Amino acid sequence: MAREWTDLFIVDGAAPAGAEPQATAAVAEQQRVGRFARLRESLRKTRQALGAELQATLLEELNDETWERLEEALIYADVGARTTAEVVGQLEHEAADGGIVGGEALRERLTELLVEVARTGDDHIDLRHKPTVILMAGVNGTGKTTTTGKLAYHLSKELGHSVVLVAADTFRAAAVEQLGIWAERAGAAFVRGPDRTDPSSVAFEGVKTGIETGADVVIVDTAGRLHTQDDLMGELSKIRRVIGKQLEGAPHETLLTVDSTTGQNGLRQAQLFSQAIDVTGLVLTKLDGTAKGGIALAIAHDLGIPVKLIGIGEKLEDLRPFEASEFARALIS
Ligand SMILES: Nc1nc2c(ncn2[C@@H]2O[C@H](COP(=O)(O)OP(=O)(O)OP(=O)(O)O)[C@@H](O)[C@H]2O)c(=O)[nH]1
Ligand SMILES: [Mg+2]
Repeated sequence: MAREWTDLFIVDGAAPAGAEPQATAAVAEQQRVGRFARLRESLRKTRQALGAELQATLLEELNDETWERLEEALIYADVGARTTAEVVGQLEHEAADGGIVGGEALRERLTELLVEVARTGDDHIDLRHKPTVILMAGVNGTGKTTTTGKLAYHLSKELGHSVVLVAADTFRAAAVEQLGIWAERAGAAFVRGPDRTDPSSVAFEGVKTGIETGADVVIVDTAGRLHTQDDLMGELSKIRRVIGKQLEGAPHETLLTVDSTTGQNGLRQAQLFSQAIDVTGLVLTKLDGTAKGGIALAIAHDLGIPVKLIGIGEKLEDLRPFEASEFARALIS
């Protein structure tokens, strides 16, 4: 059911010495069930938006009205016009062929198709580089710093990896402090530069520290920027280049945070960011506060970029590896 952190990360050999011991099968199962319940609860707004329509739709016979109402429900949950048309078209086709009979079968098949559309590309994070460098990017306030902190916490406390956090958001002193607090919480090393320094030089130093201290993972937090600000997008490209000069092949992962409450606008942001820099994965944040959670399914499908992480709240445990099947079931069930 629920995807584990250890399924998200690709590592070499055995778990590092600092990692928490493996839970017994029974305890692990209990934890999985608990996590699914938490995910389901955090997606309540989207589920309600979808659910009311689905409930009414799925009880009736499958006719033109069914397909219309289903389309409306999916569009409302921000699954997106293209994805919705594809999914409903497929359902309609299968129902006409006699492959789907009744509401329960329709619900089951709908879930399956949503899972299919959301699965794209390699959704792992490969940690076999030494160190693995992860660059965080995204529009202002979408959750870069929070995600950086939570990710560092899981890497460090649960998996026993040594982590360096790099404050390459040099515009605001408060941003640097915010990341410093997360670093402390996560037990991660922290690299910062003087105020208003060129962010790429801080990134350069951060990766250097990671190499010199033999760290497993370096996460570089950057300032928020709009995909329309050419100068700032250029700066992001420069940060990437400079990191690559320090360590060949780095950054190994460029994660784009998208605030899911912005719905289709988030899709647009992701499109333009991925044109400017090579985005390797998406982090859909704030899924707990929106009825537009369907965006997680649409965005992966439309852009062909895998969603790797989701944010379902402000607490540490509210960052989770994304698993399409678990997510679709939490929405529809
Ligand atoms: N409810 C909820 N809040 C979140 C989530 N992720 C982040 N937030 C909140 O969103 C706000 C902005 O998060 P930040 O991490 O500071 O965002 P940022 O992208 O670093 O912002 P800038 O650096 O200003 O561009 C904070 O109040 C976070 O607590 C989430 O998954 N759920
Ligand atoms: Mg920030």
